Amino acid sequence: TGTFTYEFDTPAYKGTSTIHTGLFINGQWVDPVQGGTIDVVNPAKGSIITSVAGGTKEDVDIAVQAAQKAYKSSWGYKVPGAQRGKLLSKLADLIEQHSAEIGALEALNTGKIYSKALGEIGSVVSVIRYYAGWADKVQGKTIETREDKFAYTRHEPYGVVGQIIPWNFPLGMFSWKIGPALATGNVIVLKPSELTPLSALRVCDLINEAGFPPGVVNVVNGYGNTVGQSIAEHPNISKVAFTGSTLVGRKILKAAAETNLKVVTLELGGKSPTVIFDDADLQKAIQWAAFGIFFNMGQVCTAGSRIFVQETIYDTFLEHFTKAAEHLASKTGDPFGTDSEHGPQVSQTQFERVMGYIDAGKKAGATVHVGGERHGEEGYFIKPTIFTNTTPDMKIVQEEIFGPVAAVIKFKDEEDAIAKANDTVYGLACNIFTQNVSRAIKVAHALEAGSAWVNCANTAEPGVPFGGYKQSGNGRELGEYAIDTYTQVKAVHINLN
Ligand code: TXE
Repeated sequence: TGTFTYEFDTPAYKGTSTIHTGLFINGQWVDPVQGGTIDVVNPAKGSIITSVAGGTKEDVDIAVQAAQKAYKSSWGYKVPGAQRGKLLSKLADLIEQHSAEIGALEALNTGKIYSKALGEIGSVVSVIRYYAGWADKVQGKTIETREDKFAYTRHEPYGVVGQIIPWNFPLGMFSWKIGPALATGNVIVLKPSELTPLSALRVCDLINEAGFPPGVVNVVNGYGNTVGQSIAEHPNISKVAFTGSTLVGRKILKAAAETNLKVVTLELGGKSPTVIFDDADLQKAIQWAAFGIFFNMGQVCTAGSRIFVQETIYDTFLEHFTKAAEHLASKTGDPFGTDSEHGPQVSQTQFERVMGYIDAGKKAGATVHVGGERHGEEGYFIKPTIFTNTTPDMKIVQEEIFGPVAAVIKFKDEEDAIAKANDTVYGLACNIFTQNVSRAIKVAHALEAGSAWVNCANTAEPGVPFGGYKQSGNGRELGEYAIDTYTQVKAVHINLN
C-alpha cells in the first residue's frame, strides 16, 4: 500500500499532508483484494489529486471479520465505558492538533472554502468530545414490578455496525457516525464517499495513534454499488447508518429486508422551507436565508431551498436577497484564496445535475432572477441562483437540487405559509423568521420537519438531535437520541423466589 503527500502552498494554508491510500482494516493499511483504485479529484480545478484504494465485497468481508474479532476480545463490554471515552477524547485532541492540515485536505477534496472547512473540523472535534463524555453514562433502568421479581434493562451495543457517508461534510459525517457508535461499544465498518475519502484516511492514522484496539474502526473506501451494497447486505452487520440520497436510502432498506433484517437508520435528502414573516428582523432574515441556501454551495441536506416570503415584504426581501447572492458571486473562487466565500460543486456529476435543474426551471417557465450559470471556465463553479415565478409542481420546487439554487415564493398569511411549506415529500428542517414568539412556536410545531430553526438556519449542536420526518429519513443523530439508535435494549427478569 502507498502513501500520498500533498504540499499546500496557498494564501490560506501552507503545509504538508501525508495520507495512506490503502484500506484501513484491523488497524493496518492493506491493499484491496482485487487491487482496485479510485481517482480523487480537486473540484476547483477539475484535476486529479491522487488515486486511492477502492475495495469490493471481499474487503468488506475481511473488515467485518476484523471487527467481530475486536468486538469479542477488546471492545464492547470488555472495556469499561470510561476507557472508551478516554480513547475518544484522545482522538478529539489529535484531530484538534492537526485541524489546520485536515481542514486543508477537506477543502482540497470538496472545494469548501478553507476557513469554513477549518470551522467544520472544529465541529468534528466537539462532536467526538461530546460522545467521549457519554461513553461511561450509557445505562439501563431497574423497573419495579412486584415483590418477588427484579427486572432491569441493559442497553447493549449491536456489535458490528456499518456506516455509509456522503461527500458534502466528509469528516463531519464521519464524526456523527463514529462518535455515538464507539461511545456505546460498537465496532465499525465505515465507507466514506468515493469522491471524498482523503480526510477520513488521514484520521485513520490518528485512530491508531489514539490507541484504539485494531479492528474497532475499519474504513473501506469504495463505490456505493460494491462496498456500500455489501455493507447493506452483510449478514454479520447488525445495524447500518446511512447518510445520502433518498434513492440509495431505499436500496439500503431493501437490502436489509432481503438479508438479515439489520436495523437501518437513514438521513436523506430535503427540500427545506425558509418562512419569512413581515414582522421579522428583515436584515438578519436575509443573511440567514442566504446562509440557509448558499452555505457549502447548497450541498447541505437541510438547505433552505424554498424561501417563502410574506407578500407585504416580498419586493424588499427580493431586492436585498439578490444583493446577497451577487455579493457571494463576486467572492467566488479558489477555496484557498483568503477573499473567497463561494467554491465549486463537489464533482462534475453534481455540477451537471445542478445545471440540469437550472435548465429544467427555465424550461418550465420560472424566471432566473440572478445567477443561473456557470462561473469561470475551470472547475465546477455555479453562481448563486435565485428563481422567481415558480409554480408548486415544478421540479425545482419539488426535488432536491443540492446546489446554490433558491426558489423565492410569496405567501399571504400564516395558514398559507404552513400549507405551502409542508407541500413536499421531505421533512428534514425548516427555518422560521418572525419576532412574534407565539407565531414562531405555533409555526415550528405545525411544520413537518425534524429540526425547526427560529431566526437562524443550518445550526447543528452536538447535544441536539438531528434527523428527518417523511422521506428525509428515520432515526436521530447527535445528542442522547443517537445513543439510543446505537444500542438495543435487553430486559432481564429475575425471579426472587
Ligand atoms: O448520493 P449517494 P450522490 C443527495 C443530493 C445529491 C444526490 C446524489 O440530492 O444531489 O443525493 O448524490 C453510497 N448501496 N444527497 O449520488 O449515491 C455512496 O458511495 C450503498 C444528499 O453522491 O446517495 C456514498 O458513500 N451505498 C445527502 C453515499 O452512498 C451506496 C448527501 C452517498 O451517495 C449505494 C449526499 C448503494 N447502492 C447526497 N450507492 C445528504 N442527506 O446530506 C451509493 N452509495
